[in-house]
Amino acid sequence: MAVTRTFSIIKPDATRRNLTGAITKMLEEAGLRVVASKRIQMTQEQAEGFYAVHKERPFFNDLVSFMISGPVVVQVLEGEDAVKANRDVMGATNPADAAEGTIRKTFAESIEANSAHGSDSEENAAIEIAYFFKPEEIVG
Ligand code: RTP
Ligand code: MG
Repeated sequence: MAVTRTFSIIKPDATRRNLTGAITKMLEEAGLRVVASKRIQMTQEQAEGFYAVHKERPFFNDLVSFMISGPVVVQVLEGEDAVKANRDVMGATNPADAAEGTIRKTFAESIEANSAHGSDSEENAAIEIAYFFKPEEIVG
């Protein structure tokens, strides 16, 4: 399996509870390396653009409000089959369905305030990385 990249967000519910290090440690222990990272306050426009695929979903407005409710940490992760490795360690969207030992089972507050985002495909990972990072900000 090739070394690939994915895009991760440590969401506002997690930064508020000072869990950036704890979540990053779980990502690293899953074989992922943080090759870019920054803490930002997303604007409404940025959050709406990022989640544009969910525009017609009933939870879209709440999701955008939540994602701008506090700082987030955006990261580029590198590793063997990074998209799958990241989604496996994140666990299911709803923490009630997430497996033991996953980030969402351990930390998520609700289906919305679920502590972490991870790209769902390599194609989307490339789009999401480019949305937040310049090439020179990523050091592999
Ligand atoms: P993510 O994109 O954040 O990695 O999560 P995901 O693929 O597991 O979930 P997705 O279906 O892409 O949904 C994106 C985010 O929207 C919020 N959500 N709220 N209230 C609800 O029913 C609901 N469903 C989803 C979550 O924050 C989810 O991660
Ligand atoms: Mg998703």
